[in-house]
Amino acid sequence: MKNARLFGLITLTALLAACGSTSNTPSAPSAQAAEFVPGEVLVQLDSSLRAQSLTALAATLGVQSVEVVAASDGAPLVLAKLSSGQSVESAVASLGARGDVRYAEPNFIYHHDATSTDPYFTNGSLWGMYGPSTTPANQFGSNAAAAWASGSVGSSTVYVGIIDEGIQYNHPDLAGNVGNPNEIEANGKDDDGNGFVDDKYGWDFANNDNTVYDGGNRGSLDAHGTHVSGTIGARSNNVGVVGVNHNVRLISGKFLGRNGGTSANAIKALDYFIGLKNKGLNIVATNNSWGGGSFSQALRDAIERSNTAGILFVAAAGNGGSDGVGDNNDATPHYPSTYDNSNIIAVAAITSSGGRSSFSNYGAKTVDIGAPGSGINSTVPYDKYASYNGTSMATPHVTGAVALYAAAHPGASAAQIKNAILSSAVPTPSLSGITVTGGRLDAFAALSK
Ligand SMILES: [Ca+2]
Ligand SMILES: [Ca+2]
Ligand SMILES: [Ca+2]
Ligand SMILES: [Ca+2]
Repeated sequence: MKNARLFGLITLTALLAACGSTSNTPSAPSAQAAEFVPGEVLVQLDSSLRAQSLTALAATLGVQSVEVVAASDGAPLVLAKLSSGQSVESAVASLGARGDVRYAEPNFIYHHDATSTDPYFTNGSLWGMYGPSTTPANQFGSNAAAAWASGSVGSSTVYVGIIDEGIQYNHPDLAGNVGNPNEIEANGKDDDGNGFVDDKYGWDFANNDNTVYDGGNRGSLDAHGTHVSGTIGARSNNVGVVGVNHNVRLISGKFLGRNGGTSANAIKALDYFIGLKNKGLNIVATNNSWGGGSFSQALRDAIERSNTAGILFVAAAGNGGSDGVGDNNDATPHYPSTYDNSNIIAVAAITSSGGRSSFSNYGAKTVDIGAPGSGINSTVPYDKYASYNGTSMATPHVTGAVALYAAAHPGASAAQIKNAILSSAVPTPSLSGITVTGGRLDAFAALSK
């Protein structure tokens, strides 16, 4: 995407004050560095402006051009490209003060929540899938293997949105578990009528095209998205690893490129999955192993649209910021996991010996549950496997459990699924008092809730 080279690191200080939003969710109180795209501002219009053409709207707002990001909320959310010389800070302040604008905010940049990668480390261990009575056993794993033993292995009628980098959908351990069944590949037609042509495996919002796997000779691109996908749904009884679900359907809402992703593109990805659900696909959750930016009313609004559509938003609690030591999200919000939407499940990471991973954020009020996040083996591009650490890796264990539950309980509501996951958490000393449940994921115990 051409914006990529425009991405710069800009520290938000004065901007936080200017960013006065209409939400009752607290803004970040700290002077954390938040990145945003220079020359762009997200503007939520009032309904009085809805009838204008985009050209007229740009003139009205005094900006170079506007693009509609979301239109489903009564009045459009637009991405305004500023005229040269116009700063994001001044545009947020002046646009936000207009009577015909609900709010204006920076177009924040997000990064995935993995702390490190070790592509040469493949030890064959999948402790995150084990439980106390499985073979092999690890009491701190997700206990997915016990669910499989009871006959729950997921279903091809359950769909999960992967909002991340892209996915190597033809990886031997993922092929068949990734795809939009109502779209025909490469025929130049929008077969399912969702507004996206040939979105067979999803859509690349970072580059606005239908190639969600851009690995090829471009290095590690799409490794993170492929890794979280394998934890949710790598295939069984063939090669490599296995996911929490042996059967599931994953679809890519790619918005992270080499330099991260933006609020505008994350919002487009969220609305894309709502659109697919409205077209009849049983989208039960999105996996969100990423974070950054500062408070975004526009992103919070989009998550709420997902909530209304009955889609859970499973989110990484974050990896401690620049020093890599876990932070308290109650004191220092990590977005998007800290938003107050009721469909969010915020996930901390634990190690194979039950400790909180040193990098994992926590929060008695803002982080719901722990799951395996250290030394997690999964799929990566070029048909390979690698071990990663991060709340990014803990999150798909929970998303996988959500999909497993949905397969076993057709028709369960998002609230019912969330309650089953959280109420079955196993009390865990390292998470006690610093997470909502004080416990870790048990994908098998959740099934009987
Ligand atoms: Ca389509
Ligand atoms: Ca097509
Ligand atoms: Ca692409
Ligand atoms: Ca496999």
